[in-house]
Amino acid sequence: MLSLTLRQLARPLVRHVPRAVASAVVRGQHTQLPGDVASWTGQESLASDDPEMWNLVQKEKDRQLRGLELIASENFCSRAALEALGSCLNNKYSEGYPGKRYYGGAEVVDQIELLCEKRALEAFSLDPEQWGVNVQPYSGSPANFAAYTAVLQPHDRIMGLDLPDGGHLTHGYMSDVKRISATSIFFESMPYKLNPQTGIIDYDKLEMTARLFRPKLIIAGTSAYARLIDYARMKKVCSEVNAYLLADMAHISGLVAAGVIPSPFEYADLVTSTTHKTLRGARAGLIFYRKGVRSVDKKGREVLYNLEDRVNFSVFPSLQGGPHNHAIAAVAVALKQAASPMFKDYAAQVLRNAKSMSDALLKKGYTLVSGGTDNHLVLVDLRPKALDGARAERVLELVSITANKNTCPGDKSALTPGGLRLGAPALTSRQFKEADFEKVVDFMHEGFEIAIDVKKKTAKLQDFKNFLLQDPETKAKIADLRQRVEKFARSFPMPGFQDH
Ligand code: DSN
Repeated sequence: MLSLTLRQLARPLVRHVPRAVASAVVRGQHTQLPGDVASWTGQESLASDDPEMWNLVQKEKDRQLRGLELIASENFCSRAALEALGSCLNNKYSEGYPGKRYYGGAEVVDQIELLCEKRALEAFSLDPEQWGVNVQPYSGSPANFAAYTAVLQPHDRIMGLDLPDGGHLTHGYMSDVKRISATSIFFESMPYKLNPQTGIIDYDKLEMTARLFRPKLIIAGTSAYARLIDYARMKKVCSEVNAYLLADMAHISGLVAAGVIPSPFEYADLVTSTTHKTLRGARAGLIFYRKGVRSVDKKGREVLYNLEDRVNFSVFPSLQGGPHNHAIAAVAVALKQAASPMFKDYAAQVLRNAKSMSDALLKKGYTLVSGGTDNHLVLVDLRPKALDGARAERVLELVSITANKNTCPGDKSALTPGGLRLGAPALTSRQFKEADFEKVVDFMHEGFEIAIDVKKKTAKLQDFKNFLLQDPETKAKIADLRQRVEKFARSFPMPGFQDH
C-alpha cells in the first residue's frame, strides 16, 4: 500500500527529475540519497530531459518557418542574440545598477549592462552628455509605466493616442465604462484621436484639448499607425502647456536607429522602446532620458531635467526587481547589429516592402487607413468589402498567414473590428523583397475572398469559424491555399534557427 502511494506520488516527478533520482524516489529511498544531487548534472539536452517541451518548441519552429508572419510587432531575432539570451546570464541576480548592486558577483554583469547602455546610445547617435538610458525594463509596458512613474505623481494628467485609433494600451486606455490600463487607473488620462476622414493624427484637436486639459505628459507613440509622427508639432504643444514629451518608439525603433525615418530624439524629453520589433533583438525595454537644462525660469534660472535618478529609481526599486541579465546581453548584441550598415539596408528594405504591400493592396481595391504607409505597417480597412478583421484574421490563420485584427477609426467592437494590421519587419528578416510582398498580397487576397464568401453564408462569428472547418468546398479551398503559402514561405531563409 505504502509503496503504491509512493509510486503515485513519484509519477509526476518522473517528468522533471533525472531517471536515477526518480527511480530512487519510486523505490522509497528519497530520504537517503547521498550523491543523488551530483547525479543531476543538468547537462541533458531539452530533447532528452523534456521531450514534451522539446516537441512543442519544434512545432512552433515549424509554424514560424512554414508561415507568412505579418504581425507588425513581431520579428525574428538573430542566432547571436538568441545565444546570449539562452546563456548562463539567466542565473545571476543583480538588483541595483553597475557598481551599486545589492548582490555580490556582479562584476561581469556590470560590464554587460554598461556595454548595453553604451551601445543603446550609439545605436541612436546620442551624446552621453545629453542623454542617458536605462536598459533594465523587462519590456515595453513596464518601461512606459516606469517612465510615467519617474515624472508623474498619482492622478497627474497624461494624453496619448486612443487605443482604437492606433495607440497602445499603456498610453492611458479607458473604455466608456472602465479604466482598462493601469495608466488610466493611476493617472488621469485624456486621449487624442485621428481625423476619421484622413486617418492622420488630428494635431489641431490635440492642441485644443491639451490647452484645456493641461496634461503633465503627452505621449507620441503608436501601435497601429502607418504614418510618421510630427514630433515638432507635439513638442510645440508640450512647450505651451509645460508638459513632458514622451516618445514611445517601440514599433519604429529599428527604423529610427537605421535613420530611415525621422528620430524623436530631437524633440522628446523621454523616449521608451521595446527591443524586439523593428529592432530585431530579444524581448525587453529601454528608457532614454534627457540630461542637462530643461528650461529657464522667469528669473533666468536654469531648471534641470534631473531625470537620471528619477528614472533609475522608478525602474528599480520602485517597479522591478533583478534585471534580466540574459535579456540585457541579448539586447546589447542586437544594438551592435542595429549600428551596422547591414541593418540600415534591412530597415530601408522594410520600408520598401511595406510600400509594396500597400500599393498591391490598393491596386486590388482595398481601402487603407490613411491611404498608404510611411513606415513598416499598413492598416487595411475591410469594412468597404463587407468584411471585418476578426474573420479575415481567422481565414489567414488557417492558411498559415499570421496577422491581427485591429480597430479602424470609428470602430465600436474590439472583437470584430473593421481592420487588419499587416507589418513587413518579420518577413524582411527572411529576405523578402518587394515582388515577394506582391505575392503575399495575392495570397491574402485569396484568403479575403474566402472570408467574404463565407461571411455571406453565415451569421455569427462562431458560425463563420465552424463553417470554415466543416464545409467541404471551403475546406478544400483553404487546404489548397495553405499548401501554396507554406511551400512559398519555406523557400526563404530563417534567421536564428541553426538548421536553416
Ligand atoms: N503588442 C504590441 C503590438 O502588437 O503592437 C505592442 O505592445
